Amino acid sequence: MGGNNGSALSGGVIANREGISWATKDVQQANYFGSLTQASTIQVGSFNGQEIYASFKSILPMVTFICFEMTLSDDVVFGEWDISNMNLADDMARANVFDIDLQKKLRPYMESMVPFPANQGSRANNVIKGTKKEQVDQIIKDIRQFKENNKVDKVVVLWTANTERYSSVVVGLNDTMENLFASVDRNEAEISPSTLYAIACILENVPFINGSPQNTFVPGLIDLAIKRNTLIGGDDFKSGQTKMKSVLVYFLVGAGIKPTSIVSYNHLGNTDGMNLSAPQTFCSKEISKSNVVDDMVSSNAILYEPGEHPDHVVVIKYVPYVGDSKRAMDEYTSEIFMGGRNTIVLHNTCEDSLLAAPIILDLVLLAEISIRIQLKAEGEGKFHSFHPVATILTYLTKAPLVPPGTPMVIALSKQRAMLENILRACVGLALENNMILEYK
Ligand code: NAI
Ligand code: DG6
Repeated sequence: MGGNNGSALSGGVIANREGISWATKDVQQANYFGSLTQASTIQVGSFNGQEIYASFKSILPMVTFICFEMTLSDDVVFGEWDISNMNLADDMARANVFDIDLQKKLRPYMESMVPFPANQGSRANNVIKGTKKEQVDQIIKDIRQFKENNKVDKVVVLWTANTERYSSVVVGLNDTMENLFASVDRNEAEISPSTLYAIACILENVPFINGSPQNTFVPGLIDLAIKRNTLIGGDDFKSGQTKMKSVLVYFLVGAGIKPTSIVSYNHLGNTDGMNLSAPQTFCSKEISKSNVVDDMVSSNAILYEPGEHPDHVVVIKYVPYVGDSKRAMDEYTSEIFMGGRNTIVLHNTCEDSLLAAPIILDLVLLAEISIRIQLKAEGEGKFHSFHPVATILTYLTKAPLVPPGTPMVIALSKQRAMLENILRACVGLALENNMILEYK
């Protein structure tokens, strides 16, 4: 709940719950814009030539602490681990994402909120002591204590801490559940903090979502999640540039236009930007941002020879002055009819954390609802839950984690259609096929 994303989410939820308004040049009112679950709609039918829409959150009984109607509800309780012991009001001020007047109004709610100690060293002043095994045990204790203190039925954990470097995947180290456990017992340095949180969560049957790009989900961890049937989802929030890319490239390739070069540049000045200026963490982000056009390219064998791929370059620079206001610039060059060249350039300026915070909320709410859904194929005797590797969350993540052998669908409209149709199926609405046969 701390850091830029976390304090933006905490403050945003409180502001919505309390119906807070604040002054800039205009009077602003709290909202949940950018949240799929809270601010989007689904078409549920048509009548007299008009399409009828219902709010996304109304289709299934979803956990609600939704404050559009200014209702107060305690359906969700937030808690956090952080390597910094800063209270959330000071963290919000450090992040400087919200307008000053809003920060002043939120301070009384946030200054008493402090994190549990977390499991990482160096610049930290609030760390869990002990071996990796002891850290896992402490995280389990914290989860149990949190559940007990707050009398909640269920816990969902989401990683929005800093990007870690990629862990090496090595046979005997982290390739199977057994080897991963043995490595934790041996206190192997290569087992990352985020993987330790995930192990603890899976052992407690608590869903774990990774909002950062690193490979928290090493094969041994995926093995563990499958064996314990506990939801894992990731990786890396899909907030801006990548979302646009997965829409635009789908459109271009679908229109028979051939993207040949995609260059994505961005600079930002928050601590995420600083952290990503280290080559090892940049590499994690570069990987998660780079595979996002693969399914679209391989869908069109008329445009692309086998193995052919557009040049795709990702650059990130740290520019402290711009703070959280990220600049993203993209150039898409494509081949069109008869040797023509089409170049599209996008320039987007936006507070990075205000894009990510609603996505965090959606990931948690959708993970919670997805573990309540059961299905069975025709003729199958028993209902079962979804595969623990949660494809239902892929709309919200850049590098979707999918079960072994499952196609990795990245086109945004397909991901949204999947999610929407699952909700529709749950309430017995026909799947949306967009044929509009009733009017033909
Ligand atoms: P931030 O640096 O402002 O906050 C990260 C927080 O995590 C800090 O409070 C830090 O003390 C804490 N932390 C670090 N290691 C920890 C550990 N082992 N255990 C517990 N807490 C720990 O970063 P920000 O901007 O909030 O970003 C968080 C993550 O989200 C980054 O990995 C970023 O790449 C990722 N992300 C952000 C997106 C955005 O649009 N803002 C989109 C996609 C991913
Ligand atoms: C620099 O790119 C910072 C990153 O944390 C991004 O802001 C984040 O990964 C969002 O990326 P995208 O591509 O979804 O806008």
